[in-house]
Amino acid sequence: MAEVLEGKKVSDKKNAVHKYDKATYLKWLEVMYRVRRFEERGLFAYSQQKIRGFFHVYIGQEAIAGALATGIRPEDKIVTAYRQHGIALSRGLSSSSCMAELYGKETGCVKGKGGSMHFFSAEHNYFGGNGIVGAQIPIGTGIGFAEKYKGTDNLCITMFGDGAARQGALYESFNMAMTWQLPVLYICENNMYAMGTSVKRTSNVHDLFKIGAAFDMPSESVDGMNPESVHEAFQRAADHIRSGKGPYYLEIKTYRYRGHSVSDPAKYRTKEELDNYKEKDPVLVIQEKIVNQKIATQAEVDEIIEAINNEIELAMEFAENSSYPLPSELYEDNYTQKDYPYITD
Ligand SMILES: Cc1ncc(C[n+]2csc(CCOP(=O)(O)OP(=O)(O)O)c2C)c(N)n1
Ligand SMILES: [Mg+2]
Repeated sequence: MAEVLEGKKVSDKKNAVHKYDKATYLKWLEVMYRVRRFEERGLFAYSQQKIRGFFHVYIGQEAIAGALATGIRPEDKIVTAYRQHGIALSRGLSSSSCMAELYGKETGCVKGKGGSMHFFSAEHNYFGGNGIVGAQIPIGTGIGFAEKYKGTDNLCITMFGDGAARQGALYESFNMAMTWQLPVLYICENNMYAMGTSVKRTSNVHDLFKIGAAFDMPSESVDGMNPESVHEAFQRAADHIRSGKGPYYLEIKTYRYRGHSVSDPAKYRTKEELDNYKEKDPVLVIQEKIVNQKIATQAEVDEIIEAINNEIELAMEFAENSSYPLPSELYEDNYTQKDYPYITD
């Protein structure tokens, strides 16, 4: 289970040098750097054709994964779309089981049958990994319903991209969640593009948090390049939901540095736009902040980075040395009901 620190605040002052304790900053660094390194090495293996198929990287969006490791609880459920390696890692799924899944090996988190888009781990309260744009929004709403029905204190964090924000399924889900006051935290990761289509080309309303207003759902826009602001928004939203007041909606403004998937030359955006976001790179900014503001020493930061580099190399070795699933496994694990009468040929 992922260790969760709940982000201990050391100061409320706006100009405070740093607001949170050392462990929180180091946790953000650890999670964000793990996600970055995991995907960079995954892309390398992809270039060698050791990993095949769809491969959507999260590079640039890691501040959200970092904040998920501190701003919510391990008991909370998460469901998301296909750009999901970072979310799964933030939940505490191991780098090895995720890397093996990318390689399609039987030691992967879903036994090599899911691949890049379909990580899953009930043990980590991580419900995937969905390839159909927006399909997870009603699923997350249903998981929230189940939590309320069972009388737990848990949320379902239901994540989706800007490309899913105009789907009918979202409007129906928001309406039900508000009517029944379900414990769902809806998160739109607005990275400005759905494949090659910019948000500006799909609606005259570009601030996607405003969608919540039609349902009276508390909604905010959040700076997604900084784990502090994302963490704070998660805590505000989670407090609201856990107090029984129903769902909450965050539009997190972020950016993906790479194309939509590995084969995208990304000609629909300018180099200046990309460079502008790279200057705010969350993985570099957090390291500078930690060292410059003396939250920890450069040596401590280097130690974390080296440990993660080693962890990811071991994950790659583990994936390479694992076996592919047996063909006889093809029809296993499709349904929880063992004798479900589905067609097998
Ligand atoms: C229902 C459906 N329509 C179309 C597609 C094809 N498709 C795959 S990804 C994508 C773009 C989604 O963009 P967004 O939600 O912004 O997520 P991002 O890739 O930016 O993380 C589209 C249209 C799909 N998978 N499912
Ligand atoms: Mg998008």
